Amino acid sequence: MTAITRPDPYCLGPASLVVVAGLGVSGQAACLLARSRGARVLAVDEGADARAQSRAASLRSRGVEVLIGWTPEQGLPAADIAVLSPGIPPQGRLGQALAASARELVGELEFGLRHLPCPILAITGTNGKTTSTELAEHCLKGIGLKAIACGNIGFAASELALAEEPPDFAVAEVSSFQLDTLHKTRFAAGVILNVTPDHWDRYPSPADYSRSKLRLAALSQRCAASLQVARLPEAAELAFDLVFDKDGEPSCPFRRLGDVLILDPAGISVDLRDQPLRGGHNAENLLAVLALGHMAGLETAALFRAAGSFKLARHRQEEVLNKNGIVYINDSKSTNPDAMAQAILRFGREEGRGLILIAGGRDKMMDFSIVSPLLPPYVKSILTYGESASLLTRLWSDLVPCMSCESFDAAVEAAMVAARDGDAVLLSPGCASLDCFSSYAQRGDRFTEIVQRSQPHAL
Ligand code: UMA
Repeated sequence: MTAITRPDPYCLGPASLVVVAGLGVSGQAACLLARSRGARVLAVDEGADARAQSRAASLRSRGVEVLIGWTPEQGLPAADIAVLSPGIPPQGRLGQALAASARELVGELEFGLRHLPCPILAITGTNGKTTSTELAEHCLKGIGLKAIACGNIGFAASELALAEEPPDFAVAEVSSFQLDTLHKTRFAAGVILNVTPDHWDRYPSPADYSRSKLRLAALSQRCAASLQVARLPEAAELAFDLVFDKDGEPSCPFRRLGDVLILDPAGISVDLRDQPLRGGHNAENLLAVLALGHMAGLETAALFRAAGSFKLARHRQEEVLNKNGIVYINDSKSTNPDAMAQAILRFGREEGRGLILIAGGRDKMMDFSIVSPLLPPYVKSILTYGESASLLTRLWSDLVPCMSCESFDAAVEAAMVAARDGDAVLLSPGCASLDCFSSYAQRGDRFTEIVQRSQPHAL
């Protein structure tokens, strides 16, 4: 058996001190990776709740020193490397303290990826990046390669770096938070799906958010982007290796024309009716994955065939009930205006249903004006809930009947009462879930439970 040569990018050993900020999925994995390289590790977290305490206990049992409930007065020891979890803003007090005390500050994604001995493909974008990452992993596996998805998808790169057998390819889903702390990582190929307003609570302006996403081009040996991205003013100086378009722009080498995908550089066209992904945004995800594979030197037609057995993950335009001519759609993963607009277009324009929309949740200070022109004709009424309920109701009540509800459950129940044969009850909240739920998955599960419970003969 050939021994695997593991990269040792940070030359860690018993004399090194690594400080890891954050005790979440990323931070815990980074601690264990640094320990596996023999380093002394201190994990620091500003939280001190029961979850932080139980994570601290688990890390301590594995030889990691832990400081929870950190405040700036406590300072930080001088470290060789500080590893930052993506949810911790580099400009915040912990991020700044780390930058001042460590010789090198690195994001967890970079820390993990640089330990991988395989080529890495990267996917970013505002919407569709998790689906595209899962699809890329699925297609690569389908053509016989060992591929593993990591990053923002929920499986930390540092954990993948700890695996005994590395894959042939890693497929990294990269968020803008993670992009902001990537410097030395080089991707074999990268793709930028779309860039639309999101995370206005973390970036000074929409242009700063776009620039963060566009950094993927500089970090990738070859990079593809959608036409929407290539046309952004912030992308004016960038030359992409491939531009794709789900709306059929003839100058784009990869494009969708009705039911067909034209893949010019690969010299083929493929029929979308041969695979189960529906909706224009999923055509974009598919084009992105094929572009990525093409740039990585893989056979595009074989990747497309492999996509035929792909199944979308839950909470993404998921049909959870179809009864009395009404479909109930759980799109809880929709946490920004563009995702909401995509769902309205798919079920309203493409499938011709009248929509009863449930919207709301945590307000990320986003601009919902792109949704307003879609309300009439596609949306019949809107039920809002959560922190952004009154804001959305004020914005839309002149366009369609719109009612603020006192709770999420009340909004779902009112939507069910309003729906008629031919309609869709669409949970596509357009906002984060964290005001009322611990995650978008918990919100989607609650929706599913309410609609299925109210219809005992549903399935
Ligand atoms: N913390 C602080 N100070 C802060 C903020 C957080 O000490 O200012 C601590 C918290 O107390 C907590 C820890 O940091 O203990 C959490 O760190 P984290 O927020 O980075 O969470 P992780 O569990 O490590 O998850 C992160 C990503 N989270 C974020 O980017 C917010 C996960 O993406 C990712 O799956 C995971 O790493 C594995 O790589 C989630 C996400 O919401 C799904 N991403 C955003 C999105 O998709 O829109 C960007």
